[in-house]
Formats: sequence, C-alpha cells, structure tokens
Amino acid sequence: MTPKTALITGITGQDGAYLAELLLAKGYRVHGIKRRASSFNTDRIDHLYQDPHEADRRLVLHYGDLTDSSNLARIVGQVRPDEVYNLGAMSHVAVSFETPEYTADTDAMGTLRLLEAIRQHGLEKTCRFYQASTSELYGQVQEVPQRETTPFYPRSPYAVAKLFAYWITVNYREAYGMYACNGILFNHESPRRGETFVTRKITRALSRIALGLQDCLYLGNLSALRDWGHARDYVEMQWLMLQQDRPEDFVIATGVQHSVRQFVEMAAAELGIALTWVGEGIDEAGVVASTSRSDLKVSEGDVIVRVDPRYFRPTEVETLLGDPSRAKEKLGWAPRVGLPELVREMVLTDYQIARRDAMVKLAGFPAYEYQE
Ligand code: NDP
Ligand code: GDR
Repeated sequence: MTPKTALITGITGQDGAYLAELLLAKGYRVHGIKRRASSFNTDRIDHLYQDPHEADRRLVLHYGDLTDSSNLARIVGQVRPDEVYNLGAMSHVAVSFETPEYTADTDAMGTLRLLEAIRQHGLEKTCRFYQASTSELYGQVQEVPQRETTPFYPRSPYAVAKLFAYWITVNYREAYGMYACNGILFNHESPRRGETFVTRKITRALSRIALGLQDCLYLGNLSALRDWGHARDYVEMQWLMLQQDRPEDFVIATGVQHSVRQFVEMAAAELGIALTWVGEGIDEAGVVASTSRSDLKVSEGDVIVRVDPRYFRPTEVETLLGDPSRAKEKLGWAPRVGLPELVREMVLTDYQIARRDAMVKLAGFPAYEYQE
C-alpha cells in the first residue's frame, strides 16, 4: 500500500513536533512548512531531521508562510497531500493584542489561503483537512462545561481570528464537500511548550529559582482557570479526527479544571518548595517560599512569585472547562495524562535544563538569562 502523505503547517511548534513524530511512526511521508528566521528554529524537530541529500526521505521541510498564498499554493501543488494539518498560527493570546492585524492575517486568512490552495489544485475531494481550533472561541463562557454546541464569544484578536478559521473550515466542508474538520482543543502543554505560555513559564522559572539562577517569577492573573492536558495525547486525536467515515468537529479536553495558582503550587511541590501565599488580592499576591531539600537554594522567607499587572490582558478569559464526551464516544479517545503527571514531566525537564545552565555559569560562561 502506498504510504499516505501529510502536510503540516506549524511543524516547528509544540504540536507540530509531536504530530510529525506520530505520523512518521505510522509510516506517513511528512511535509512541513517552516518559516525563514534569522536563527535556527527547528529545535523541536531536530531529532527527526533527515539530510536533504538522503534518498527516500520521509520528512521534508519547505520554507513558507501562511501569509503568502502563492507559496502555499505551490507547496500544496508539489506535495499533493492526502491530509493537511493546519497547526501554524500566531498562537499567543496576549501577543495578539499587540499584533492584531498580523494575527488575523496568519490565523484567519492563512486558513482560507490553505483551503483555497487545496481547491485550486482540485484536491478538495481527496485531501482531508484538520483545523487547529481552540477553546478560546468560548471566551466569555456561555455554558459550563463547554461542548461542541456551546455558543462562541471570543475575547481576543487571536480568538476572533480563530473564529473565522473555524467557520471557513465548516463552510468549505458544506460548500465543496471537503473532508474538513475542527478540533476544538483546550489548553495542552508539554516540555516542548513555548517558554512564554504560563505553564512552561512557571516550571522553567521555579526550576531556575530553585538553583539560584533567578530571584522571582512575575505572573499575571493567578485566578484564571484552565483545563490542561498533554500535547502528545491531543495530537493523536488530531490524526483520529481525519480517519473517520465523515468529517465532524470535536471538543478535546480532560474535563478537569485548575487555577494558575494551583499550577504554581503543584510545580513548587515537585521541586520540594513549600509555599505560603501572602495576600489574595490582585496587586498584593505574593508567595513566601521555603524548602525542605538541602540541594535547593531557595531560603525560608524568600518572595519568589509576584503579580505584575503587565501580564493582565485587556479582556481576559477567566475560566475554561471542556466536555470531551463526544470525542470519547465517537473517536474512542480519552486523555491518558493527568495534570500531576504533566507537571512532573515539565518540571523534570526544566530542572535538567536549569542544572545545565547553572553548570555553565559556574564554569564562568554566560548562562541563558532571557525571561518574559
Ligand atoms: P506553537 O506556538 O508552539 O506553534 C505555532 C507554529 O506556527 C510554529 O511552528 C510557528 O512557527 C508557526 N507559525 C507562526 N506564524 C506562522 C506563519 N505566519 N506562517 C506559518 N507558520 C507560522 O503552537 P502549538 O503547537 O501550541 O499550537 C498549534 C496550533 O493549535 C496553533 O494553531 C494554536 O493556535 C492551536 N491551539 C493550541 C492549543 C494549545 O494549548 N497548545 C489549544 C488550542 C489550539 P515558528 O516556530 O517559526 O514560530
Ligand atoms: P492561553 O494560555 O491564553 O489560555 O492560550 P496562556 O498559558 O498564555 O495563559 C493561560 C492563563 O494564564 C494566565 N496568566 C498568564 N499567562 C501568561 N502567558 N503569562 C503569565 O505571566 C500569566 N499569568 C497568568 C493568562 O492570563 C491566562 O488566563 C493557550 C494558547 O496555546 C492558545 O494558542 C490556545 O488556543 C489556548 O491556550 C487554548
């Protein structure tokens, strides 16, 4: 049987890397679109890299961008994929308030450009299309928990752009009979998560604080509630959604909710740091930390977490909780990893990275300091 060919936009991102691994393991030929950057930006997929001079490569990267329709059309025409996974996006909600027009161009128009490229090459009846939709569509929530039928109320330029992408995917399904579907994914994290999303920011910073590389972690809204799952689990569902008899949209979530504050506590506990919260209010919240572990440097009485209003969003999504019943029933899908294991895996990885940085510093070399 001829192996299937997949095209992934956003292959250099968290989900793209896990999905590429999964598809390669299933025998697919995988093509990915990467952006030109002034530095290497393929860290997450370097372990999958195959030299361009190798014959019969199964992973091929193409330079491209979702803002460039001729580029997308050319790649789709060359690759003639059986499946397209549109994971590429300006995916940071807070940053979308800073770059709203670019976000709309990439996340909304980019999706349309990709769908049109498929149609332009006459592939609309053969190529299956997955759109990375998001729980951010629910924004100001209208129903708890959120399911496929819950009305949308987006609260950021990112979410509004993704709303267009959601509906244009539905429209191409209805107008042209395309196998096109939306995965409405709730937050999913991993050691590969970008460093400025709150979970990774927390596990990275607390690990660095524990090793004396950083003094304090500054956060925004500690009360925000999210339904956090593991990215590796969620990409499996992205693939499953394209293997059904007919295209449908699915909510993917764990059905369990925690606050940002609880995430901080869980990560600190993994590191052996005891926290005493001092102040509940938005501006006074802080954390006094102490540790029972002699190998950690945090000392009793250190304030290691503070709230900084610069991380508040002009309009916030306070609470998200998904109902994955439909995915469980129809796709036979259930998340395997719960939050405690996820936090443990992220802390373990970030602690190793921080240890390496501490050794580099000890040897007199400049250590990586960047925080946001
Ligand atoms: P990441 O931010 O880790 O990855 C985004 C990817 O998109 C990167 O490969 C990035 O490239 C690429 N990209 C950004 N802008 C463009 C552009 N203009 N043209 C082409 N590619 C571009 O996101 P995740 O992997 O976490 O998420 C994958 C998708 O799922 C995104 O669409 C996101 O919005 C959506 N989503 C994510 C959820 C989550 O919790 N992770 C939940 C719900 C939806 P580069 O590496 O060069 O920056
Ligand atoms: P989110 O993820 O906005 O849900 O979007 P993020 O981790 O950025 O924020 C989650 C919640 O934590 C609060 N928060 C902070 N967030 C960040 N980034 N930095 C902070 O310092 C901080 N302090 C508190 C936020 O206000 C928010 O309430 C993610 C992205 O992956 C989207 O692409 C995806 O669509 C959604 O998840 C589902």
